[in-house]
Amino acid sequence: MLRLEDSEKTSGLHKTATTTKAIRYWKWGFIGATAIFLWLQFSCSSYYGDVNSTEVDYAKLFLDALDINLALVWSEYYTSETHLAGTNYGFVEWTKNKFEEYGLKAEIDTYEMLMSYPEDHSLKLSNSKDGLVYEHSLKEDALKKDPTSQGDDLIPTFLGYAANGNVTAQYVYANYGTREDFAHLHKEGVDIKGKIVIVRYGKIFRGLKVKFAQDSGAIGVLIYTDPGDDFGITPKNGYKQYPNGPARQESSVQRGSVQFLGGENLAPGDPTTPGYPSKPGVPRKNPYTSIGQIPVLPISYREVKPILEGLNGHGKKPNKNDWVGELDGVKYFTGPNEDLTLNLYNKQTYNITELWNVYGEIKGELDNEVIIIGNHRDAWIKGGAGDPNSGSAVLIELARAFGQMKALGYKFKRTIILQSFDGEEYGLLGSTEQGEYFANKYKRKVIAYYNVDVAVAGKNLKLGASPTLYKVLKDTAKLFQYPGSNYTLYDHFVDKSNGYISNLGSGSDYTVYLDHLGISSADIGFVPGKDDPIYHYHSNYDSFYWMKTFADPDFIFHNLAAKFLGLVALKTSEEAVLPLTVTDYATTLSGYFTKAILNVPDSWLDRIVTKSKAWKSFVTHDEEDLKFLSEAASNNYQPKNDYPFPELVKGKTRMCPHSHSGYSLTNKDSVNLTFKDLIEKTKKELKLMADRTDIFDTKSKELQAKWENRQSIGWWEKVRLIYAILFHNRNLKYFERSFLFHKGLDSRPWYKHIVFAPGRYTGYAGQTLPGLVEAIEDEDFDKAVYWLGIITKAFKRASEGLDRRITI
Ligand SMILES: *[C@@H]1O[C@H](CO)[C@@H](O)[C@H](O)[C@H]1NC(C)=O
Ligand SMILES: *[C@@H]1O[C@H](CO)[C@@H](O)[C@H](O)[C@H]1NC(C)=O
Ligand SMILES: *[C@@H]1O[C@H](CO)[C@@H](O)[C@H](O)[C@H]1NC(C)=O
Ligand SMILES: CC(=O)N[C@H]1CO[C@H](CO)[C@@H](O)[C@@H]1O
Repeated sequence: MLRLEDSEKTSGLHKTATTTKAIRYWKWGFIGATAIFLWLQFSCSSYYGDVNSTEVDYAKLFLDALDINLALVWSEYYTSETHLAGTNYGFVEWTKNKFEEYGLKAEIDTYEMLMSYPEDHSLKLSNSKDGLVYEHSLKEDALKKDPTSQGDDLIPTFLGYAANGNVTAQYVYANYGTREDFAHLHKEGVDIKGKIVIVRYGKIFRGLKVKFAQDSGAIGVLIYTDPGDDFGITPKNGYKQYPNGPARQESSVQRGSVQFLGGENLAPGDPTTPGYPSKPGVPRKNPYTSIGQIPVLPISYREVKPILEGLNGHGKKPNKNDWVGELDGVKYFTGPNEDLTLNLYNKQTYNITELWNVYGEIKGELDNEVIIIGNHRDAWIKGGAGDPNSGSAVLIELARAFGQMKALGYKFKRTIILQSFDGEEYGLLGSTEQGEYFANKYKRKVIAYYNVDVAVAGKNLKLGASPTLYKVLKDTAKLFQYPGSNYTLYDHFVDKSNGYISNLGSGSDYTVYLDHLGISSADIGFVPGKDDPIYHYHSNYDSFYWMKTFADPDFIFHNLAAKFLGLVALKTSEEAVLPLTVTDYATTLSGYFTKAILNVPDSWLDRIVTKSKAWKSFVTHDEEDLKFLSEAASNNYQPKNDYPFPELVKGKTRMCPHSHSGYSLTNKDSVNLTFKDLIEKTKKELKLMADRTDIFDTKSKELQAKWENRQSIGWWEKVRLIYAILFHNRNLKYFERSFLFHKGLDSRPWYKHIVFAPGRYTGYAGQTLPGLVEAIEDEDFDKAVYWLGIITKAFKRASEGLDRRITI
């Protein structure tokens, strides 16, 4: 337990007290005055409100507000007009007005980013004998039943940041377009150079399919969705197509961004401002390291069929089952067919365009402790009832409920900021740029970031999070009943997902918070299970009609998502002791580490590491790293005063002190240490972390219990308790920050978190302990030694940080 008597000030005082009586009295007087001042300062006003009051039941206030469910109203509003990134300023103002109507302080935060908008496109299949065989419509069917699938204001089928071009060539089928798929084609002697490549959606982020195709010499790409990836919910199995049943509409097309996102060398955000915010007047870089240079179009399975049929019997037979989809009449040969060519034409307008985030803030009594809840607003289509506007409906519901609490006189303990991001779809634009812009303040102030993108597209709860948030997510899920059942949301989660909370890779707006700023983050949503209706992701059929008819007719899951997410956020903002825990982090990290070293080649184990240059990473502490962690990183960018929340941008840069974490080794140690010895050292560090986190979480419980019992303790005890909680929370807040490494990952320096990153060859899926795992994958011994050093120091830093005493 942290006692005030332990602090340097007090022990210094005892020494002084033994010198002269006069000084002693003077000092005591000074200390007394200070204590009274602090007492007034912390216990009566700014810290935790009135310590003598009993706490208002915030959960009840909040849940009462959401007993009225207006999610349908917001959903219908947001899905009634097109709202592609950087368009529909009406929605921006409406969102701001809603925040204000509910009593939040609201701002529109504008950025200028490189955008691409569809202008024209065509696709033609030709035969060398007869000429044109098939001209593709590249359109989704207008369905009578679904109003937003019709009209003159539909957004064409296109892919954001796909290059302009008009190419004619033979074509090749490349399965999912993964690195392995292209390697397979290469091995089989199928030449891709100068060809158009047809790939299906699935397995990896679409932008990386384009990158791998481009790197293999392809000159164009077509991406389609194969019914084979619909888990058997197909017409072949007797399911009717949307809107008459749950199967995929055969004309549906998945739009999306083909930015390279999580690939090597890359960062999310505006491709012309990697690592710094896209505010007016900033210097801009060549975007072509993170966007492609070959034209790409998305296509429906109905329209890709004649193209793929043309490959039957040509090129190589698919020799692996996983190359075969379920398109009738298609045999999934690789091609090419020398008689057939495709002409693919894509034209988009590339512009530096304004994008608008909208923020709403409820100031808490502790405004240096901030909780952020974010959702993006932009969609690829007129609808977007699932992606993202089920989340937007939840965000507005949260504004309404928090606003109602405020109107009833409830005083929030910590500051809550709601964010409606623009441009997530093109590459996490709005969130990334503001994260870079507010980096200093966020690193200093933000306790947790909660993301809701697709809040509802099915009925299965899906959670992804930093381990610090596992417990609060699970505990909160235990408080709700699962709709139409006798069991809890948590029971359902255990039943459907084994209670497994996934790690966060990339693919939504938490990326900048977790991977770049080291802020504990979570992502929540209800997703389709295997028997649920097909979710027409990024298609016109992700519409209000689909939501109302198939996914969530009474908007019960929207309501549950709002209640669940809101309560998690409120627990984080309102509990005296932060509900973050650290034992789960230690356990999870041990698991990641055990898994990572499974693939260490046997031949490495006895290799002497002290001869490796990389050995330095283990034994030295890196001043730069400490500087980076102690001070919020500078962006080389001086914000002006006229931006929203200037108080978030200006101010001290000091974040928190971090201890030096080099290893001092004995001479004996440093002579003949092997790789195996290093692994043991890392394990030892993880064991220490397990012990320390255990003690720390126990301490959290003790402090919370004391706080709840505070009415019965004396005023001096109360002051001590408040300090103890203050220090404890502060250490908890910065725990996740300790996993940042200032140089970032090899060839992806924007990604600073040593535990979580998107997979370099998958984009969406998370890679844990990326530096070490990639070094092992690449069979690079020196790099593995280097990364073992980096992560072991970070582990040490994190667990030592839990004991950190901060002098006032
Ligand atoms: C694209 O190229 C083809 C063949 O070279 C040509 O016939 C066609 O007019 C071009 N289309 C456009 C829109 O430029
Ligand atoms: C819930 O439990 C009660 C009795 O325990 C039972 O009558 C009812 O059918 C159950 N409801 C559901 C949806 O399982
Ligand atoms: C280190 O290894 C060398 C041989 O490579 C050996 O001669 C020496 O005794 C070893 N030193 C220690 C401290 O084990
Ligand atoms: C708003 C804006 O800047 N529009 C420009 C986008 O780029 C085209 C050229 O591709 C210009 O003609 C527009 O003026």
